[in-house]
Amino acid sequence: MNDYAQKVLDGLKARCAHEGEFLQAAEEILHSLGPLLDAHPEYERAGILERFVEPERVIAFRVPWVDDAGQVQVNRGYRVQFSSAIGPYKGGLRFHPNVTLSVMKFLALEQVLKNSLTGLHMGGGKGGSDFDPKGKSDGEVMRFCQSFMAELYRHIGPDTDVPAGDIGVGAREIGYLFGQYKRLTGRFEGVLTGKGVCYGGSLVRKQATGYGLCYLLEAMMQANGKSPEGMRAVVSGSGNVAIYAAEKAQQMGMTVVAMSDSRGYIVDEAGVNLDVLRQLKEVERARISEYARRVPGSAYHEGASGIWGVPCQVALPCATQNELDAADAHLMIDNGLVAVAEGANMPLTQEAVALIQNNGVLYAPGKAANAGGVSVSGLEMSQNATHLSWSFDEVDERLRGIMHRIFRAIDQAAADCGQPGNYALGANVAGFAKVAEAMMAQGIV
Ligand code: NDP
Ligand code: 2IT
Repeated sequence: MNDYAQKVLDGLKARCAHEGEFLQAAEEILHSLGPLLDAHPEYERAGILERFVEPERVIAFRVPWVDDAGQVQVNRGYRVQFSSAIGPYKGGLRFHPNVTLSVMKFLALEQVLKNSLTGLHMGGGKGGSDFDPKGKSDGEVMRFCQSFMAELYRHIGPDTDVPAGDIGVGAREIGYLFGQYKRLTGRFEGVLTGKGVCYGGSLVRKQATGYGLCYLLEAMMQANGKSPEGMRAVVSGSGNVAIYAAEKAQQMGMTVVAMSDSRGYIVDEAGVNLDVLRQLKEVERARISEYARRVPGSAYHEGASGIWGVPCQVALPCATQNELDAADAHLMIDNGLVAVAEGANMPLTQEAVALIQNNGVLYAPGKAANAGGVSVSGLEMSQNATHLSWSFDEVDERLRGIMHRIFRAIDQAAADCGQPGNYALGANVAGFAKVAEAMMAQGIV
């Protein structure tokens, strides 16, 4: 590791010892930057790395709300405004019981580089709460969202910080959050993305992360003389990203044989029936175990991580961080794995990434592979700013173009650093280069 990067990492470990996810993400990035730092000694004099790993602002707040039984509940809310070097803060909101400041900071740091890779002018941020929407009534979710926004609204705006969805935050939650922002400020403006199409959302935003993931996979396989057509794929999760990754994978001629939720996974050798899955997940908010009761020939198994034992050539982890570890990776390599593209943020442990890369498996890191969601968020901001709405095909074409450009950028950066095919390194270097250049131009801020 480069001396300067090592010094900054040591300092971070001393100061953030309890922030495991954040340190994991920061260490992975800092490990990659050696060649770029060697070429730019002025970065150390300007304290670029020390500033790059420290969020510009961390907002933490109380979110009180009243449940259906009349009991007062209190959750913790966050917004980490990590970097505005290349544009207004941009990134999702996550509502999940395992949300901590460490999780928020890792997601926001990844977002800084991801947003840079899109080629659009967006800084990086992330927010959320330890609120669990599972099992809550619509009324409870609405009251929670209104209370969350009662604090958040003063920190966001179309030119300062534009949140969107992530785990546990979909169209329903964005609607409630937008309604409350509008009521508090009196302004109807593009302050959130992922909005309903009838009130300023963009076509393709719902599909964007999953479709974009497959577009990047396609580009990566083509560049390596392979094609996804005819391959067996496993997609973990069954939320927004997973459903539309599976849909595009099937359109590209892959057979998606397994999907999961946090409790277990289903196997359907005929290929997952997405009409049934969408009905269960998007309409009924049911568990994935229900799929096996409705689709003859399919089976449900308890335990989410068992999904990695289902033989496949393409793996698309689309659930959550650290969901695939070294033991899973060993099994998958033995079962003939060809490519992994990350729909989730940091779904592989560092040990799993190393194994995959060292065994000739193509690997596309999340900050490149799942950038389609925030890319179409950026396109939603453009449409809002110009009061226009583009057609489905127009947005989809732009998305495909962005994902192919991201692949070319990370491919080139990896080759320039003397490590062709190391797309994890390429993504870190290509994303960081633009942010560092902007920081140099703007002085010590
Ligand atoms: P959703 O809430 O729509 O779906 C999440 C899925 O992952 C569900 O199937 C959920 O199962 C499963 N899951 C969540 N937490 C865990 C856990 N701790 N263990 C096992 N499974 C879990 O979220 P998204 O699809 O939006 O997000 C999925 C991933 O993609 C996240 O890593 C997110 O950061 C990333 N991402 C999302 C983008 C977006 O635009 N939405 C853009 C880029 C990345 P269950 O229902 O049982 O909880
Ligand atoms: O992780 C991500 O990139 C997202 N959750 C989407 C962020 C966005 O602003 O659309």
